[in-house]
Amino acid sequence: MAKKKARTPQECSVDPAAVEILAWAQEEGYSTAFSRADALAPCPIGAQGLCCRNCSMGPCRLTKEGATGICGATRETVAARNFARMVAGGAAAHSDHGRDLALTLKAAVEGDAPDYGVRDPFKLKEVAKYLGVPTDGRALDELALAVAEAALAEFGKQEGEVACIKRAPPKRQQIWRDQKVAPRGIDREIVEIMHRTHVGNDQDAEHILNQALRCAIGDGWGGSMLATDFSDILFGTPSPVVAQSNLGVLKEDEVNIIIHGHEPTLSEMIVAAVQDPELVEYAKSKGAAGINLVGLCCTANETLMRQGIPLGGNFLQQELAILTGAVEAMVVDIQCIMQGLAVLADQFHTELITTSPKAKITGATHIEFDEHRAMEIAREIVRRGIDRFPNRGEARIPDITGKLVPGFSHEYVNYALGGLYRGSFRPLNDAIMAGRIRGVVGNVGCNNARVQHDSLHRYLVREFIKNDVLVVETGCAAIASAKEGSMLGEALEFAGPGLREICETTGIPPVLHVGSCVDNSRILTVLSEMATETGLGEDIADIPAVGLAPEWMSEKAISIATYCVASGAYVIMGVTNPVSGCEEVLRILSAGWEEKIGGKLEFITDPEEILRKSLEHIDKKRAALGLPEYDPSKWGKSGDWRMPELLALPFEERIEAVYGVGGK
Ligand code: BF8
Repeated sequence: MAKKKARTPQECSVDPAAVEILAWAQEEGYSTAFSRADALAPCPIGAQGLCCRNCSMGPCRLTKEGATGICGATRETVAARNFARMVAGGAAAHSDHGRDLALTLKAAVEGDAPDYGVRDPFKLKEVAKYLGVPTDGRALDELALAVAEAALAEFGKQEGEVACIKRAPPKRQQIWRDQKVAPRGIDREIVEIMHRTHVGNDQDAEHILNQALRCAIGDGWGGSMLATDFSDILFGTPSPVVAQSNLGVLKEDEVNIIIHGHEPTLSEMIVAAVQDPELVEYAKSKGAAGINLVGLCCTANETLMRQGIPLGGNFLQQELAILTGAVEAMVVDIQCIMQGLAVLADQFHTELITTSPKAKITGATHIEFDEHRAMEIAREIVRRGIDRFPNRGEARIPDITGKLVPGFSHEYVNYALGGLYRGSFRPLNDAIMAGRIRGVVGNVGCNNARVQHDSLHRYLVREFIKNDVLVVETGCAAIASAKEGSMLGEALEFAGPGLREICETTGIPPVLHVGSCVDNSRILTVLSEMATETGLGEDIADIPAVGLAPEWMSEKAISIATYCVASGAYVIMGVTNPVSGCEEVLRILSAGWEEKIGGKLEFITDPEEILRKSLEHIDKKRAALGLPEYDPSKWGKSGDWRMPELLALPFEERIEAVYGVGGK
């Protein structure tokens, strides 16, 4: 096979900061995920979901129609097993993250994690209610302990139902019970996928995929939702802040420390440590002007949403950050951390520090996080970063940043739509019912080195807001929009007239950053509240909404897609189709699941087709609800049009326009 030609930096990314660093890296011959993707073709059999390596008689490569494995497993069974195992991997990652946060709260109130405590008692009470924990007359610590214990019990529950599914609309809960996919315990459903997909066990594609639904619901409405809830309890529920994004947030004259990964537990301590006057003085003693903390990936989203810590970039920018030559320490915990970082860090003055007992990287410094002495460890890590500053060589920080306003927790959206006086989702439902807002798109998920970095996110988000579709985002998708400036009021100039009017009235941007990947649970909560608010049916499946992951790459994204489908949504994933080799499994995931559960999953690579099918689905749902056909010509200029026109006038005319002739 002819070797694939290496892409130019512009073909690799639409982000100018990424392009700038990639151009330099290519010239100097550094290896990145982009160059490795060019050099390494994906395995064509694995890419179609047709390779079975679940026993040692194989791996069996079922390349031909009608082929079976040595045990007789059909292509349908193999593709369904492979898909289900991806769900299990993703659900395990999210849920284990949620468990650790519940353990941190427990340790905090038991006195074993003295640097942590309850920062949002209102959220604690809210979560207590969902978990069935009595609140009356209980001291804060006593309640927090009971809530943490109740949450931990959800993971190991053997029978019954995961408690958080009660947060779904009643109709949706009934569908899950009728279809026997209501999760019994978060861990149990993950284990059961691994059991069912063992050689010689569950060998019916539809039956295997039923378990994928059940496991994914346990992730979205269980493990992920608890991860969000406990992060809010421990570190505060987000509300809007102003922040900066992209590699230009690194500072030439300061010690740059990057926090990367997912859990906010250590990163929140580092946020505090970098403000410690003693450490700032120490940095100055090494010739730096201060300490600059920057986030990457979902750790960035966590600290950005709550503290406004600048975000350096998304998944495909982690290596590029080191290539700037300006990073003294990159501190990582769990998930989406490339092993390639260790090789690059070795070629620069950067110290790569792994911190999780669950994730070591050969060649990195391992400083294991221990919540009993969290601040002490955070300070030690910051000090190590400072010690590297004098070793910095030539730095090449792209002079490119984007401004954004993140922090749209569902609690804040509720508040934004009606204040404390009458906060509710009513105005949003009314706007959709009237047709000012055509529908809602949740654009989430990763970057993937096989497609042009950020290009699909950018194209789709701009097209949706132009078509009066409100966009909510998490994960690396959100970071793509943040860098482009779509999460600001200024982006309303790209929005359709109806969406623009609603955003101006409520003071929200047309693209809402709702958090990290576990915070897709916030999107579930918003959809659930919309469905129960009346006017948009009585189930998530009734709402004119679509879920997208156009640049996905991780197993977590597959789990997210599956729980969104299980919740009634139409979900489209781009880039690649991991079960493309099996028509029957594709049918089950789309038409089969739509009939069974009301949502469907499709894999579409063409961005224009993703857009067209999403809008078609939104319009179909509008019609099913009996809502007026979407017609942007009904809405006039936005109420704010006068101000830019006024500002464009020559000074004299402006004075006259405001004060009348003579300026009086
Ligand atoms: O959990 S979006 S690349 S960073 S998996 Fe990873 Fe994908 Fe980014 Fe956050 Ni989510």
